Amino acid sequence: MAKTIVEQIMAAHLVSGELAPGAEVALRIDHTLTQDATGTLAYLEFEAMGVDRARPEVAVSYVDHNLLQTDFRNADDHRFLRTIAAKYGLYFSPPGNGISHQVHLERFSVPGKTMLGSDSHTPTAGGAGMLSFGAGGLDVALALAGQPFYLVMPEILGVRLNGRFPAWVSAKDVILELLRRLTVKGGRGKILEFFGPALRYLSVPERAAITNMGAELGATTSIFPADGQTRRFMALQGRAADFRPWQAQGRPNYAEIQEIDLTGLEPLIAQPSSPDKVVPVKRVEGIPVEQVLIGSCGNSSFRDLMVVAQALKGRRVHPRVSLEINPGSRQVLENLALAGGLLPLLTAGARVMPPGCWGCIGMGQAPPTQAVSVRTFPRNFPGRSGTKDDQVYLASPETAVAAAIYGELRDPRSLGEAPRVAAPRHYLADGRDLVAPPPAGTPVEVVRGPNIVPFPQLSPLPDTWRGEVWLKTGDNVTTDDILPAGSQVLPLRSNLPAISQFAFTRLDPGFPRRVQGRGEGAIIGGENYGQGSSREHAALAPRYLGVRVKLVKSFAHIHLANLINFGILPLTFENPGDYDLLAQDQTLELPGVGRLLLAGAERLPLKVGSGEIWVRVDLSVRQRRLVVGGGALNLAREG
Ligand code: MIC
Ligand code: SF4
Repeated sequence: MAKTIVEQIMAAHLVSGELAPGAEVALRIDHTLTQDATGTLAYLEFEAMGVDRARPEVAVSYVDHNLLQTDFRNADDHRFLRTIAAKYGLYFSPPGNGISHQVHLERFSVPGKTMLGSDSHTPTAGGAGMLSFGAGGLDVALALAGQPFYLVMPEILGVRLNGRFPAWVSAKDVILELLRRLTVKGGRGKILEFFGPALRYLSVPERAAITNMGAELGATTSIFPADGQTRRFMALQGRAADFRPWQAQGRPNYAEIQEIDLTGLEPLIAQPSSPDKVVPVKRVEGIPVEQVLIGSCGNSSFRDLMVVAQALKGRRVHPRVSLEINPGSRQVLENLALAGGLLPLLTAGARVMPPGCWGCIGMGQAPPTQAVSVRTFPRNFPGRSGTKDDQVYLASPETAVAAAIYGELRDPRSLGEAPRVAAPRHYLADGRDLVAPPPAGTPVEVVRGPNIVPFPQLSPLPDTWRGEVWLKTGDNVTTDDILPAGSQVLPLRSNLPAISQFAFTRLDPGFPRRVQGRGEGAIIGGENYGQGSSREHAALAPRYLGVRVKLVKSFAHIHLANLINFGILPLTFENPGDYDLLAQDQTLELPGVGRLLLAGAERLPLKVGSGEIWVRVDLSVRQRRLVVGGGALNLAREG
């Protein structure tokens, strides 16, 4: 029978449920990944579960986000992560070793395995044929404890790639083309499975640049087959034995097919401030550029940085531009140096950073006021760079380096002959910087600094809930809007009382002060509420302030799962027009909501002031129990 790759991998990992779109399925998880900004909380949650050792085949704790050590706090978190990894049997990837997704691809990826990571770009590993999902830290903590991962079975969208890239066009242009067609909402409830004749020419890092930004489509995940290219990549990593072929069987019946002819693609760019505002670079040529950042989990492979190095050979960065390079991993940086790619970057005037996320999450590298910044990153949500009213464009390394050379947006084809990056003959790949855990039973002391504050107790949902509308938002609100990142806020990721003081401040600077001590409240939102990051702090910090209900037109999937995990009731409008009836400070009441939820009600009456509307609840039996019980941790504690 014809079968997609996704169906085959899921069937091999199915714990419960049926592989029918819309049904809840539970999958066994083989690998877990955390990064420092979500990891500290995830491990505090894991600890609270009282399990003695991590259960997955491979579990890795990466440090890549909070690399600035302006005081003790991030450094304390790193030490906590190192010691807790040793205690529970996880690998530890220290600061400077690289971005989780790049390092995992290089050192741990195994085709056909499943992975859950507390970062929305975990699907990057789909480039090597892994079925990998981004999730909140609590879901990862549960997977570490050996629990399956629950998800609503998505539809499988086939993406057929034909042809071959013309000069100066690369993988980023493929995913930008998909974002142009489908928008940041278009992938919701879907998994993208790639196939077609062009795959012969697409290396694993190029595939990973595509699966990486499937997250920006709102897709559950994205995956490529494991074929000759995958085999070559794994051999280069000295891990040929980890290769397994995975292909679709027969002619699967994809729910929908998108077809892209690579030969006909041209250099594309996403304009400020959404990854789907995509136009051909040609259309925006001439706009002056002051900053170019090349790197991130999407575009910082050896291939990407070599292309940039070759384009810069014998050239200088435009005097107006600060060109900064964030290598994806130490391995990439070492091999760049070995292959002679570092010198052209330095002599051209680039600033080369240690491997890590840096400016992608606002950890430094903020652009000047009103300056245009061109980045090869996955996201350009408003203000994420750290500069208010920022002008961030997203593009391929080719387009980015052209902007650095010309000091303005310019189609990279104007640079003349395209660089050609041959596969390196000598490649350093031994993973020597990854710290393996000591044998089970070795005594390890977990070191906690004063910034690491224990997890709070969350109360169950009362039978009749009463509250007020605390905030009303528009469409496509991101988790960066709900709980910003950046160098000021990120050090507080393991300190909930402190970080909650930043909840919704992007949308309403006075929000935390305005609502604190007012009991419980609701947030009203539009379409695609909570897109972007997997950070569970965006659920937990508002919950800490008293937000118990979110009523929106539609949710982004990771944020929805996080809300449920922390006992926030997610509701949608039965009649979307009712959105207009709601306003800040109105009183709300959900009579008998606790009982109704447990009885399986799919619609609930909501009293708004003296009127009433109907709202929808789309939750499984398991999720209803979580919401009524005040969150997953309460239930995990009860056993
Ligand atoms: C992001 O790109 O937004 C992040 C920072 O990597 C987040 C995780 C976080 O907020 O810690 C993500 O993508 O999940
Ligand atoms: Fe890091 Fe940016 Fe990738 Fe998030 S999107 S993991 S911040 S590089």
